[in-house]
Amino acid sequence: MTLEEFEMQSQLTVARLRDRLPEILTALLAGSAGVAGSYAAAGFTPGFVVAPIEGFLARTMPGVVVTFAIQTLGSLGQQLSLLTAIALAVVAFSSLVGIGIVVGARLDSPWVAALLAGALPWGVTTLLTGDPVVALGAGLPPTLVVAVEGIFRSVRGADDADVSPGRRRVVESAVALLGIGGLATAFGSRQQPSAGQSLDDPSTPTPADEAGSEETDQQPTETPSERERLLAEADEKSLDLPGMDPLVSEKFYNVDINAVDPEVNADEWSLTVTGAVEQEVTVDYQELRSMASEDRFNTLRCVGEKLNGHKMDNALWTGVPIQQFVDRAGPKGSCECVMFRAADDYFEEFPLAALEDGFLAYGMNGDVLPKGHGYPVRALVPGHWGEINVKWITEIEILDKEAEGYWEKRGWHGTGPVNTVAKIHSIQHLDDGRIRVGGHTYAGTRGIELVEVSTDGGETWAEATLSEPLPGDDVWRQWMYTYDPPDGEHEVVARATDGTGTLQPKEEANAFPSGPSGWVSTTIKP
Ligand SMILES: Nc1nc2c(c(=O)[nH]1)N[C@H]1C(S)=C(S)[C@@H](COP(=O)(O)O)O[C@H]1N2
Ligand SMILES: [Mo]
Repeated sequence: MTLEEFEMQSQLTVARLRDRLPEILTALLAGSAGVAGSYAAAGFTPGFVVAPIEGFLARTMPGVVVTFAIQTLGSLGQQLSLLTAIALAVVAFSSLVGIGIVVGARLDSPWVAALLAGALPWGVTTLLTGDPVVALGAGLPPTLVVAVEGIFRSVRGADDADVSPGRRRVVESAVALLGIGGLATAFGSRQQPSAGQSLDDPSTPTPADEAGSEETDQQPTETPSERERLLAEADEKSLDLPGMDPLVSEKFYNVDINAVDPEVNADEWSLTVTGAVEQEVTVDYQELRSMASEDRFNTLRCVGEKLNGHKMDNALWTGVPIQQFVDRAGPKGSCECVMFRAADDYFEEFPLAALEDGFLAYGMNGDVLPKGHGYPVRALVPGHWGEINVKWITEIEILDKEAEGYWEKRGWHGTGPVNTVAKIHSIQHLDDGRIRVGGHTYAGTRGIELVEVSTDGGETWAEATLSEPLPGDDVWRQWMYTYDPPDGEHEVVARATDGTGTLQPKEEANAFPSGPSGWVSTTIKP
């Protein structure tokens, strides 16, 4: 093709598109209305047509791309994949509506056009989400848009032909889109799950009285006041440092493979020990909640976070030890390893021995476990990176030979014990001219023995003050250090020694693949 031919071709295409502008705008408007309607009907749940698309994107994205996003964009990476999924859904819906419009025009029936414009997105949404009723939210708005558009056209009739379709249509469509978007947002966010109810609230899914069940080790469930006492203890022991969380995090971080949390009904939930076992063992929510419960402080840290990042948090969890279910099943696998599986198709493999102190949590800080943290039940594996603390857990598979987990398939090594870290999150210029620095420090089940601080870039070191330890084997602490600053700019460095007496390694490493390491340092200006 010569350049001239190419130019003519593209001018022709542009002209054709311009002729088709009304239809294209209608299709775009109706397609967007379908996506918006789906959100209005489902909220940010798996019933929203964007959810399975985003899930597919996240799952099929090459490991290097995911790692790049995690390391350079942080949680922004997930927002990007969500936006991409929304855009894909709009394009797909608009194309389906377009098919409806074309077929309708061929048959010279605006009603066929309107019907198909809704039926196709509805069908696709039903296929993707499996819920034909909620999918009506995706089908009705496009039908409405195309029908209304058809009525308008027949009413305006022939004289509409003189009116240039261009600018006015674009403005009309934009206004309509804004209206639809606003309505959908209002409706959809109404569907947002409410924050975790109190564990002691009688209206929460509570354990039925399992009197007469064969389990006899039913001590009375711990009183709410014990939980309150522990939370108060954490409050008291917290160092009051501006700019950072107390010992129980105010906002617990979130890391998920999907932008949309799976929806698991507590009444239908169960956990089964499967694989190389003498017999499968299943426990349901009622049984779990009727067992003697424990309250445990447990800190989580994501292997993918930055060295001085904010994906490390602590909470008081309520639940039951996990090992009893494995014991009941009688594991007989030859690799001494286990795979956790979850309702969002997440899976992680690690050594069976790590389960010994493992925990199944259904409560968090005195509330029912929030949806984003694994409602109804998540696993906690003390001392290990966050990734094997599987949320929405449904299966414990005892393996016969080693296998790779979700993140290990993407090159990470996050199934082992956490690295030791002392972060610097608080820098305070006191009225008396001194400076106070502080942060959290964590070494998993090794515990923290000591935090040292240097205010001269690592030449000399002094011991920091540590917060009083909280009960538990896997709990972070806070440190702080107050000093007379030298003249001018200086470098503050923090380093921890764990409970085995091992100094945190100085050598710096990125999060990928085995978690960040190195000493946190920061430059402080007078
Ligand atoms: N089912 C499931 N469990 C999961 C994840 C997930 O995506 N799906 N993410 C893991 C990762 S990488 C981390 S760091 C922790 C984070 O737990 P949080 O979101 O409660 O902070 O959950 C882990 N458990
Ligand atoms: Mo993680």
